[in-house]
Amino acid sequence: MKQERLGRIDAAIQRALANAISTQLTDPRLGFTTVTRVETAADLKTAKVYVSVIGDRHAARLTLDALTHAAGFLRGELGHAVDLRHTPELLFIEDRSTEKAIEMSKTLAQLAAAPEVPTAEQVVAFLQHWDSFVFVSHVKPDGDTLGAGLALGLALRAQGKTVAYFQQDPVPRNLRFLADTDKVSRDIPQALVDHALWVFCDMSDAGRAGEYLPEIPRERILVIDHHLGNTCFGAVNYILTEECSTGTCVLHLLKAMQAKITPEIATCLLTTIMTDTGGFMHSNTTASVLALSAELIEAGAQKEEITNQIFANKRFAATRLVGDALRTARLEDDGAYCWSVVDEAMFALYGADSEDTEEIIGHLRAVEGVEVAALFKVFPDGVRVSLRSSGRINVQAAAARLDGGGHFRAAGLTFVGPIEEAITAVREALRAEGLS
Ligand SMILES: [Mn+2]
Repeated sequence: MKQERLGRIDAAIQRALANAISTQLTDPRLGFTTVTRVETAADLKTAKVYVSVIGDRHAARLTLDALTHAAGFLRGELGHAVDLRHTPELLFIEDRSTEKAIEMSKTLAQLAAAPEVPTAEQVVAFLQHWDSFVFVSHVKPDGDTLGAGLALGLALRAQGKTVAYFQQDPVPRNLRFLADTDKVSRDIPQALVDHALWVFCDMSDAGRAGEYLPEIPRERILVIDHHLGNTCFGAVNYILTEECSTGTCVLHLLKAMQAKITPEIATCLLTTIMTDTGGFMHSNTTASVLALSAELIEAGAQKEEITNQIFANKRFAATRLVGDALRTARLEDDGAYCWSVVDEAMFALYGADSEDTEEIIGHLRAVEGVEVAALFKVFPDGVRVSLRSSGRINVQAAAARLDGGGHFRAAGLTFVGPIEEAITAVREALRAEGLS
């Protein structure tokens, strides 16, 4: 109640002062002034009056002098205009946030006018308006979503900016060697929730960040991604669909910033590349990806460490689970379709979990003659299905038939129903996309 009443007083004072300043004051030092906000003390003895002034620092100083000089007069005017038992003393303070907002809206207008994707320089100009950043990675984080955010975060921290990392899930065991992963958390200080720029890495839509994500207005969102079909949910969307990883998009920004690529940053970025190219095996491993990787190794990226942590760091439980899934795999459609099933009984038997299933599908896809591989993971709430294609059949289109999504060569869906029905439905969807 009290708070509400003070809010009404603040608004009344703001209106009265805005009116008095524009109509009563004739001081030549006064520039184009806006009263942006008033904060009256609970005892009504003083009120802080925030004003923004168009022009340079000098213009602002002169205006503040003029207002302070006229404070007694303005207080008298206030006494007439606002019915208070005590008219507060006025303290004028320059509000630079409006000036910043104007500069930022100019940058945004330029970006909106730009064709399709903004340039790295434009994104860097936008970044430079902010003092604090929160990097967001998606649920079930991988080396790309996390490595991309960490790399840009490390570079901005080196410039003295405040940086935090939001991630709903814990950092996977095999990514904890990356710098700054001890700062990743689902709890972000309120001041950063209210004021920081939130940078989403490797996400087509904000929902991929999970249900713990605080509500952030679009104006404070930057999206950096390389997925086709990104929903562009940010004020600025740096979406480069030709890039192999979100990390290489970040590398273009770091170059535009002329940031120093430290060994820690280089290791984060090479991790994004090695994760999203399957250790330089996938078809997205172009000449420029290899050239960028060479640059990163020159800069001190620890390639051996990445290889060991990501590709040779399997738990024994995972290896036994993989063995069981491969032993029971089925080959159908004249050897073009290979699939297998894992369930909670198998997880329990080996002490494994869903994280340990990652490599199974790669083995199924690698069988001679296989065009599509599928892994069915049975959970109490439904069957999660991963699909991989060797390049002829569009598994994204097949997944979309069952409300799933993904890429041409890698896609997924969740089927609510018994496993037998899931197997039939997925087979039919794949045949509709050309599996025979
Ligand atoms: Mn990615």
